[in-house]
Amino acid sequence: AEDDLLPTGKVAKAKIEGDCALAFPSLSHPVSHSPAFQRPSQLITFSYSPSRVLQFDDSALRYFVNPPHGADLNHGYKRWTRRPEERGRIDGLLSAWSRFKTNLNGQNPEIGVISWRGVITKILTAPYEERDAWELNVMCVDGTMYFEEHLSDARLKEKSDLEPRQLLQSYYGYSFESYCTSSTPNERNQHASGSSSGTSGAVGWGGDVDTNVQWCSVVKTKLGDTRIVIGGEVDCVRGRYTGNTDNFVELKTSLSIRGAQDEARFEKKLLKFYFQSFLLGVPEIFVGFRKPSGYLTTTQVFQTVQIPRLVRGKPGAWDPNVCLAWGDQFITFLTNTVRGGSKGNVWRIKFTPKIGVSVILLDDVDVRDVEGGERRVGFLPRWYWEEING
Ligand code: 0WD
Ligand code: CA
Repeated sequence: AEDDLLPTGKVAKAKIEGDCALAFPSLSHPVSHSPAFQRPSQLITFSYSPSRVLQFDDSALRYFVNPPHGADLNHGYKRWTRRPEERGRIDGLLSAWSRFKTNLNGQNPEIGVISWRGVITKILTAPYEERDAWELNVMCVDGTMYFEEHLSDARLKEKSDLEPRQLLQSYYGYSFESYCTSSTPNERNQHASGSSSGTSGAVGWGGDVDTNVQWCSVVKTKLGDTRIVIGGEVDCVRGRYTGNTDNFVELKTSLSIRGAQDEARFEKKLLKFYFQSFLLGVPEIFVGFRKPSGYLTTTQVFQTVQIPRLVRGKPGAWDPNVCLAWGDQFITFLTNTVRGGSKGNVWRIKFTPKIGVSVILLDDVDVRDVEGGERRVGFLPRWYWEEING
């Protein structure tokens, strides 16, 4: 019945297409005012088991340990249990948010946005993105916007069928995580003793890689006037888990830096590292530098909050305030755009590097592609839809 009150998808799409676009600010001027970003506070955590079952426990939590010198990141490649590429559905995050809300005793804070952290990272770093386009699906229900990344069938296939070389490189990241973590606190904090873990034969190996297994944290924060709930994967904690984000560690690998060009390239990458960690309140990024062959050379600790200062004035310089100001503008623009729609509407945001974003309202045919049949309303799982509309 509600849908009858509003224009059909096609009409609204035609009406909106021409004028609903947001262009980038100039990057050559410093921003005079950037919106405040509230320190993220953790609401709840959860784990995905090896069989990809979501559990409200910390069974997938890992503890940081120093990796051995010269570790071979190729180790265990043949035994990698690789999670199949899938569309970045928001279901797990909504389960956690729903569970957290049951403890609120009816008070319902006004949340402007609910999203996986990876999506917000893409939005905030967009002003400096020169290569990769992306698309989002957006729904707005009772003043809360839900974001999910939209992958075309072609893009999804591309991600599942990586070239062997790319697949190995992505494994290096997971392999590094294995060397840098343990399932128990303080089990082994260094590898100088030469002790080897398990039966696998590599010194300091923390166990074979299974990308189904993840530990996730859900936090609440605020950008400008918008309250945001963000969920994301956390690699490990330093020391013991204290129930907050204060000792979270993000693990990264990168090619060793051998010259000015490598350095500039790395500093560009730091923009993504920075916002990814900043958004969840992760204070430390531990980077393993490696040879092209996958052998670890050096490691370096970066304090997340200090990263912007490291790149200031350098060739690949970026300004986090440009990103925050852009992110605030982006959310305000979307809020104003989707306000005219109805609950079940699905909007498609398209980002084009160096240009900006555009928004269209999907028509019924396009929405059917986004939905998973009767189990969803738009892209939201039906159980969640019924819960918030009940
Ligand atoms: O749009 C997204 N961010 C997507 C999220 C797309 C597809 C799936 N997901 C899932 C994630 O698998 C996870 O369950 O959402 C949850 C949290 O995602 P996030 O923290 O928002 O993801 P992001 O910040 O993009 O990546 C964090 C880590 C990656 O670490 P690195 O250091 O490489 O940035 O999550 C892992 C990866 O370790 N990861 C994946 N692992 C396997 N397959 C994938 C994937 N498609 N995406 C992220
Ligand atoms: Ca990582």
